Amino acid sequence: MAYKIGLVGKPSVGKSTFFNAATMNNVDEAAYPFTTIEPSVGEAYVRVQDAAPDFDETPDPRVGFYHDGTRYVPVKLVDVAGLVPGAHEGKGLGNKFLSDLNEADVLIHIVDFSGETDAKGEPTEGHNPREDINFLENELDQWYLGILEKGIERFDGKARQQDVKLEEELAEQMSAFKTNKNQVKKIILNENLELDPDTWSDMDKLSLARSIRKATKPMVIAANKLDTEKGRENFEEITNDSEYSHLEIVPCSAHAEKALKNADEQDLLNYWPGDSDFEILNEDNLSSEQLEGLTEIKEFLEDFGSTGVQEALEVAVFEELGLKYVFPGGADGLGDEHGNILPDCFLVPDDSTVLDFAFEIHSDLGEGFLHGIDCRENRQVSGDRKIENGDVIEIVTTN
Ligand SMILES: Nc1nc2c(ncn2[C@@H]2O[C@H](COP(=O)(O)OP(=O)(O)O)[C@@H](O)[C@H]2O)c(=O)[nH]1
Ligand SMILES: [Mg+2]
Repeated sequence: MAYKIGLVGKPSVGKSTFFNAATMNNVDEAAYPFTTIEPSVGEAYVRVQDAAPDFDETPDPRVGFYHDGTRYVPVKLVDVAGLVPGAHEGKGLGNKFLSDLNEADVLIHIVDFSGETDAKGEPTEGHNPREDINFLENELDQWYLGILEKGIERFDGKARQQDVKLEEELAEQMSAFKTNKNQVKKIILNENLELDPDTWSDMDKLSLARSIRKATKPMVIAANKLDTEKGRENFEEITNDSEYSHLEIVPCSAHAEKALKNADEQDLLNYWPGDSDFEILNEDNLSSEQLEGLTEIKEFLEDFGSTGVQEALEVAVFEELGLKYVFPGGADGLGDEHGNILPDCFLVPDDSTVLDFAFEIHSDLGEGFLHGIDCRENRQVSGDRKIENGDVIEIVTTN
């Protein structure tokens, strides 16, 4: 299963630029609203440490690619269109927007920290990016609240029947958010609420909706356009404000990433996505304007460690979603039937076991599961052993 990262944000914040940089597809980019009418889906990558070098091998990835010890593992990236005020009420492309959001496992909220776009995505100056952060959170919370309230109605309608459990009714109503009754119950109790919605105030409901949203729709903020002076000022201010400490905020210049990838594609320089540096191949091939631009990008990389595009993807996948990475391997050698070395790398949920991993590869492997072999240790492991990052596991089955 390929994980899906949704890029959200108001118009003109740099979603398409980020999307193009991360996928190197060519989607329209422009500084006017609603360029992206349909969400574009592309392939981006997250970096993991490849296991093959630990076995003195070079891998042959079936998907993604490998460079210098690093495996680039594919994830799906969706440029989600249609964030407008009132989307949760179906305004604008509201319903389409929400169904695209539903399909995303994790969100990257692209925020224009330069303050040069207003709430509608029109050019302005001095717009406070806090408004955009708050706006999206509120929009999502209102959407969740609406569905929570439907769940409460559903419960009230059935409450006189026997054996109707509140958490079951709410989880059923909110099933599109990939939640379940245990999670819903836990969140309700964590909020110090009784399992009786008659005792809940409007504030309680909103707060509950917010908690369910946070638990089921993890989010990273990409603080974009930090190549501007105002962007940096806003970044300093907001990341030092405890009101925003619940958020992961990644400093970002989608522009810089796009420029580096373009230049790399034209063989003007060598750049590997996410790196803290790049190597100019021949200065004579560059105009003075290009050189000046690259000097600025170099300074950006020195200040922030990277352009932030890869970083945002990886924080989303590994910190917010908490995924682990694991390679299917063979105890007698890492090649598949064609001699390809470690062709696959899987991203699996945080608490996955070796048996879960077997099912993830193929249901046949799960159903016929006998035991696993930890190929690093050359040792048999049972189905309930938890997957650790970088594991190389062979699945041994009855057939
Ligand atoms: N300074 C700066 N401008 C950016 C950056 N990313 C995007 N932009 C510009 O912001 C405008 C809107 O970008 P676009 O990707 O079309 O935004 P979208 O409407 O959110 O998809 C364009 O003029 C981009 O060149 C960035 O990192 N820094
Ligand atoms: Mg766009």
